[in-house]
Amino acid sequence: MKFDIFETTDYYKIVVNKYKPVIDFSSHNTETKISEIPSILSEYEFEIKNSGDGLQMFFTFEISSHILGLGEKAYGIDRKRKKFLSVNTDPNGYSRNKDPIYLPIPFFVQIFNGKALGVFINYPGELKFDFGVEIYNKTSITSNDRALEIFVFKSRTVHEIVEAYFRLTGKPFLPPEWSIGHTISRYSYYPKNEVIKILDEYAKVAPVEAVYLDIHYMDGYRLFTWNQDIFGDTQNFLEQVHKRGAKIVTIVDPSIKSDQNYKIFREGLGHYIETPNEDIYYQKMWPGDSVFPDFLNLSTRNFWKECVKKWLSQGVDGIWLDMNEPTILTESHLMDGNAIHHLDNGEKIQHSKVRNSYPYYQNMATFEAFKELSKTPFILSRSGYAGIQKFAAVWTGDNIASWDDIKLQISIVTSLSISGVSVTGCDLGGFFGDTPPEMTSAYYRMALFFPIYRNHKIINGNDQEIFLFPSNVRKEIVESIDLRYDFLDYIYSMLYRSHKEGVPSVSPLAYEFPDDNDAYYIEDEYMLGSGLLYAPQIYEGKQSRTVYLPSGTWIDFWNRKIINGPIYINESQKYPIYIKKDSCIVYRKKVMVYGTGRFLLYLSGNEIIINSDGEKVETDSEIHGYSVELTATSPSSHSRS
Ligand code: NBV
Repeated sequence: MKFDIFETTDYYKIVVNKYKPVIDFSSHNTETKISEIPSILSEYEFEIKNSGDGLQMFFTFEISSHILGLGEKAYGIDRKRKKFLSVNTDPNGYSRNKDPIYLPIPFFVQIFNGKALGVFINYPGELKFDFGVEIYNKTSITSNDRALEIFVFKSRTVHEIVEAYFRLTGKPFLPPEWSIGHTISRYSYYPKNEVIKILDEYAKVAPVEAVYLDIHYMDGYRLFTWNQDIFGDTQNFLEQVHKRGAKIVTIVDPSIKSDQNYKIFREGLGHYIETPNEDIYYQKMWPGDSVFPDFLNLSTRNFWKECVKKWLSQGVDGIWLDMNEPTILTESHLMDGNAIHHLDNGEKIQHSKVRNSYPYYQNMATFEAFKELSKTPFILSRSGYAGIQKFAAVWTGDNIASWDDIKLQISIVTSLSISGVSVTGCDLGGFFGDTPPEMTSAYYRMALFFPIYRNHKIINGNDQEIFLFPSNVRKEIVESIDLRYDFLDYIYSMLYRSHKEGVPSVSPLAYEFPDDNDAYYIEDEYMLGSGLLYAPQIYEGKQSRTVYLPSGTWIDFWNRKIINGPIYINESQKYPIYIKKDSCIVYRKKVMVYGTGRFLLYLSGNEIIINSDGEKVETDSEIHGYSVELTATSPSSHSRS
């Protein structure tokens, strides 16, 4: 086997068998070809060999290793002693330990003995990851292809590796502020009067920043059309929604109805995925026989971009890209691996070798449509690949409502975030299944600091509009929403920081405390930024829980009590929130500095840097900055019963 090794200050890149990447993340970097094997590879006993028609790669795996990353996996945060498949897949609903699901990312960090190894396999076809299962002391990665590229990061700390990964694959886009408020969705809200009624009912109880329209708004599920019977006079509909202070996000699937009388189908001819015999590849989808734009091709992306631009120009505010793994309605949900894509250089390539890059390029084209209209992009995508963070927010797809799912979503969302995808959330209430009101309330509580906060439910599930809930539960959910809004500036600031500096937004405790073995077991707490730890009350029928605070000084947000970690405590507060010493948060429009440091915030449309004494705000703003002396008694406490 032949491979070439290149290096930059951030990484070594091993190009196997002259692989030409389908997504070329490193073309802008100045790389030097090297001839010796880097010491980090020898240290981890890196080995690569042919295996069947593909390759197998090995790294040492020590018993006390931990593995973080791999994107969206319906597992706990630590991937050790597990096997995973990296193929974008619609699992048709999932609960814990279902693999694969929509958005695997072939990037992981292996932590052992205070050191870390970061690996990213840039190959968008199928990959198998095995962390010490088949071979007890090896991490192994298998492909079905002999050509691919492997990035091994030079850094030895988890933070530095993840930041180098962000530099390579791209910093996250900055979503519009409305998109991180409380938003609502249903498969499907219609007709238009009903949507307006729902917004009016919500207005009596809680804010709604956007309503998502699912597939029924379309005319026979034809993309970029409205069903005139139920959404006629769309301009008037959009105006009415906007008058109520809400935005409209419409679902857009990749499947185009195969119908000679449908303009978009005709205009797209020449841009569709083909069969090996050069016929158009088609499958049954919502609209019946459907064809699929070949997003890997630039001229197709331009065609799509024009469709999206026209659509957005009516006054639609955001695009929700569903089914873009891509999924088809057969049992496996997988497109035929022999289907053919046409790359820009004229090369034909089989779907199985590029599958995972499909949503990446669809999102890229959709994102550019917003940009060309000078509209702030907002895309919510179900699938993606490494680098998807540059274009879209991601939600975790069709979760099945359960108490365990509430906990599982913490691992999924935070793992996505440390794999680059920092604007994420899950269906509040759970997509499949009937969700009792108090369980819906627990979803709202759990996701309090998730970047996306959207209520969504399948067609035949229960209604979970909160104005319909019994008054006691309704009150509880409204309280969660209010509290989220109290922290919204902080949440947005952390997304800004992620966008500006290329760092995760939310994260598991193990990301912030990688050398703390206990942290890898904590899957019911998470952090937003490096300064706020949240331990939601998510256990059925329980009002208290155990909270783990890793090493360091913590301040109980509600009563300003100082707690020194590492420690396990019993907590009966409704919203257990702890601030790490020397960090800064924003609460009810007030900047609160705990200790000292330099903090990057984004408030009322301005970047603000709080300097090291915690008192001075560098730019002019309405915000009152003040520091809290850790030793002094609290100036005031923020009570919430
Ligand atoms: O468009 C319908 C649904 C959508 O509501 C959901 O959020 C997606 O994840 N969609 C999947 C297709 C069919 C689901 C059974």
